[in-house]
Amino acid sequence: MRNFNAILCLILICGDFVNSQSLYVWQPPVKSTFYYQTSGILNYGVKASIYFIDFLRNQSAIADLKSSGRRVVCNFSIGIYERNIADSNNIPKNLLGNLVPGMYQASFINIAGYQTSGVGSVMTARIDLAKQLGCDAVQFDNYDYYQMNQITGLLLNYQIQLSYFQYLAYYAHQLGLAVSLKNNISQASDLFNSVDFVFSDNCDGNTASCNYMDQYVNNNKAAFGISYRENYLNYITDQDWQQLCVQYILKNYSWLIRTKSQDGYSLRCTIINQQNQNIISSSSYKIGNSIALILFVFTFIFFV
Ligand SMILES: *[C@@H]1O[C@H](CO)[C@@H](O)[C@H](O)[C@H]1NC(C)=O
Ligand SMILES: *[C@@H]1O[C@H](CO)[C@@H](O)[C@H](O)[C@H]1NC(C)=O
Ligand SMILES: *[C@@H]1O[C@H](CO)[C@@H](O)[C@H](O)[C@H]1NC(C)=O
Ligand SMILES: CC(=O)N[C@H]1CO[C@H](CO)[C@@H](O)[C@@H]1O
Repeated sequence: MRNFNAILCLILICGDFVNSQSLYVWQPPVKSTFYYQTSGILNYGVKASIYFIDFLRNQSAIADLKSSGRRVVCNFSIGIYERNIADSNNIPKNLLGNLVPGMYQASFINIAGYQTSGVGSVMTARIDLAKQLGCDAVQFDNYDYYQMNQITGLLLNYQIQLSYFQYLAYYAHQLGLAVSLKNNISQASDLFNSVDFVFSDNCDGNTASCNYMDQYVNNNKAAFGISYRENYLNYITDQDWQQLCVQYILKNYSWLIRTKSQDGYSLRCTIINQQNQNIISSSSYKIGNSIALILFVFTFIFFV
């Protein structure tokens, strides 16, 4: 009987092992090409292997992007209530803090006690939907407010925010979805094992402020970023922008330069490897055209 129990135990452990090993979570390769658009009419014409989109506001886009062989990262808010999203009413009103400055009719959500208050289940339902619609990864946005209690009107702290993120990341991984860390430099180190890649759109003219991404890239976790043209008022010529691109390319980050409004001029920083040479190419196009309009292709070769 003891032997039988031991065997049964082994089978159970093995079962668990096989179960967790069989879970495939996509991981974007370092230096992947990507495109990021979360408002306006989605431009399907960009030659990029990964699209970051606002999945709650355009659910039909996911299947279209997947059918053209793209991977889709589904970005959505986990820390603010947005009135114009279908499931917003499931967020208990007594958990809302102050209005979010600069956003239309959005409020901060009290995430403390997320496991029992109802917030956690709204967000896990969003992750379920992301899975069902075919997203490859989720990117949690608008939640890094633990140092802003004066503004939010809430009592949050580092540990609450960290635990909330880890809970949702674990949930997503259980469904086989990859998880992106957007910004939140102060927790980037503690969240290293909870995420599969990183994204930043607030290096804000200071390349060094995104150095925390090196830890990720050095461990084969891709780093993506956007520099907004509005933050570089003294950059005028194409060469100026290309120099900015080169800084990120040399760090093996995937980078995009564009306007905040998402409808202006963009510059994509990409690397194409050919034989032993690195060819750096930057193509610009207008967001909003159904076909990417290649205005120019700038290419130069450098020797490592
Ligand atoms: C939403 O997705 C559909 C289907 O892919 C697309 O035709 C449409 O342009 C998108 N709408 C917006 C506002 O991006
Ligand atoms: C991600 O989605 C949220 C919610 O719609 C939006 O507020 C945010 O601006 C998006 N992120 C980016 C970088 O576009
Ligand atoms: C970038 O990647 C290449 C290999 O693809 C590697 O040789 C190089 O050291 C990397 N650069 C940095 C800064 O990590
Ligand atoms: C330090 C840092 O990068 N904080 C950012 C975390 O993400 C929020 C959005 O969710 C940004 O507003 C913060 O600037």
